[in-house]
Amino acid sequence: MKYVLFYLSFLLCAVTAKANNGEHLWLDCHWSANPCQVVGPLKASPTIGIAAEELRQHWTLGPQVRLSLRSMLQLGEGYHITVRQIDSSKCPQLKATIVASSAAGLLYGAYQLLRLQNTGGLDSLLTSAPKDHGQSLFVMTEQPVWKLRMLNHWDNLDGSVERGYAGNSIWKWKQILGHELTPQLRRRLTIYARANASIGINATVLNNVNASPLILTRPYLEKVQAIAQLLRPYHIKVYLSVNFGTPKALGATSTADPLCPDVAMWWQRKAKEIYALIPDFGGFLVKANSEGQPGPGDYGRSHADGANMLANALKPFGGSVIWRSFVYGAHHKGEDRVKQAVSEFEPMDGLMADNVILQSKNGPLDFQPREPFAPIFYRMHHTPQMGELQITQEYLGQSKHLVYLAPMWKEFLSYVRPSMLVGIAGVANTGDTDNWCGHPFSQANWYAFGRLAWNPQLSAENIALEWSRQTFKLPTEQEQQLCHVMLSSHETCTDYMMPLGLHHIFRFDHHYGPEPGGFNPKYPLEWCPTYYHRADTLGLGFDRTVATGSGATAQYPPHYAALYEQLDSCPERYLLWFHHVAWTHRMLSGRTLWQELCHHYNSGVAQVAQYRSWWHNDMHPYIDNMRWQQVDTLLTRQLANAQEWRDSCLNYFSRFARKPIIRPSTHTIRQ
Ligand code: GCV
Repeated sequence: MKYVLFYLSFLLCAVTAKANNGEHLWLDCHWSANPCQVVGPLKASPTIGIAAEELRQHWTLGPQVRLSLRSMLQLGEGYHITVRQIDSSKCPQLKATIVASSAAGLLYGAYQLLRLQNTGGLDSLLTSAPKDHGQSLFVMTEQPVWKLRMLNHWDNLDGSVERGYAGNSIWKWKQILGHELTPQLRRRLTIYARANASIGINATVLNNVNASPLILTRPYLEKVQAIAQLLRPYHIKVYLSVNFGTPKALGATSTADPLCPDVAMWWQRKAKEIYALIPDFGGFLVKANSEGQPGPGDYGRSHADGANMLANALKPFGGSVIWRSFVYGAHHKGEDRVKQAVSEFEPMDGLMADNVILQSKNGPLDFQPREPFAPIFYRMHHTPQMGELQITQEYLGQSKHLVYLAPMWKEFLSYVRPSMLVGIAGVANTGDTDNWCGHPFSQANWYAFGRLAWNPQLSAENIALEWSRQTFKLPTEQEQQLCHVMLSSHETCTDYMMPLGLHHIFRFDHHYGPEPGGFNPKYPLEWCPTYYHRADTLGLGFDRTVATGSGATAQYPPHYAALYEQLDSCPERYLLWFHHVAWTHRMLSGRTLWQELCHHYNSGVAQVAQYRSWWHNDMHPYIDNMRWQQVDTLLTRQLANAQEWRDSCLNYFSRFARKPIIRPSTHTIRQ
């Protein structure tokens, strides 16, 4: 009975596979006509039961898979896989063994084995000359690099999703039925859980960091309990974002001052209530004193005071507080926004409780198409840290543009070593739309986030290949073209939106289209595009040097500080981030800055035009009609948007450069 709904979801998957609305993501159904035999401690836990069921239904390369639990091996959440060739006489078959020291390890090992099968990773064993019977042919051992591999959902209790572009909240907050979830919701959330488990995600924050105090009231906590029960067998822990002012907002206390004993007591009682419902609850994610959210600063207290008070409430139950460093405009008004996280938090290094983790966005500003890494990762030596990436493409064309984000994340990970972090969070791009993510290719970003969270050494190329193999199953030539498009798409987007280190020149609020001239005295300066690009008749860009600018370069470790400080050594991709550059400055290409800017914008548009014509003219025979049509329509829109970006930015900047816009030529595609 326990797995009835699980089977039901497989059944539905089988029935709907033909239409392929993308609901089953990269786990599209590979059904085995003869379910294989899975042996091992299958009844030891529901998690192992799921691993076994996945293999039974989807492993097609041999008659048997063995699961083995050996706690002595100390593999944590990892696994050891061995695949042997058997039956060397006729067509070779494979016999696989997965050994782990935890149920989670067996689950992850099962998904890895299926991934190997579905991406052709074991094909050579099936085609190679038969080896001696029983010889071990394929062996791999893996453990995740980070303990915490987490999604952050910015889902509101009214059902909307902040910066969500794929429909409403997947949690259906309005359907509160005590501890029950509707069958339809169970079905959808089972697909969600399965998808996350397949890529190693082991934690999820259910609600927006701009949190409603109501999330901590009983009816919502009971719903959270029901969700946690559904996710638990998939080894996914539930966390909640909390509003720092909750006890006051709910009328339980007259203040939310973290040093007030009544307030601390309220949080301790609340923690006890939560853990009674959800014994493995992960903890709280907190956005405090940021963009209008309440926080300890409202009472003259520090972030450390606030975080420690919450940490103290969670400590007896093993929970953590994840405190965000995304704060600006509160205590350091007037300071360059990109410097404020370090200014605010560095003095608190070492003052936070040991169950507090500081979570920072990859760049020092706000998920721009390209940012240099956030220096805070190098500045906190006594505070555990997590990185925050954004899967939902708030500033990268949302769910309308094909932009594969793994290359951007790899750029960040090339500066911030995995050992500097205890985990990584991704702001989810999921919604209640059929295919979860809106754009069929946006699914690749969810997939890539999970794979990199498991192993940040994986290459963007391999992840793209894995995803496309599991999602589309194309002939080699088309697969290569598709991967090429994915891998070049981030640079392309940067080219047509904000090349050479430009940033935040988006339309106010919705962050979709361009508004380089955006300025409104009613808004904080840090929300206005003109604050960031600083175009004038001399040049373009934000001077962040120590010598003449805001001094943000000094927050970087010496090697990078020196590199970024000098115009000549600053990588061109970050040039206008760190320097105000003369329009006549000679770039590496030999072009002037103005010519180079035109070149990048033209190149970005030309690339999208190529993507669109390739998809439109060549790909129809290889993709099911529904997804082909969807992508075709979206690429047409992306091309129009890219042209709009180019035209509006170049028109605007040409007024300062006082140079004619260089029109596209046939040579503008980036080499
Ligand atoms: C959840 C940016 C976004 C906001 C978001 C904020 C944050 O400012 O535009 O929607 O709020 O980042 O990360 O807290």
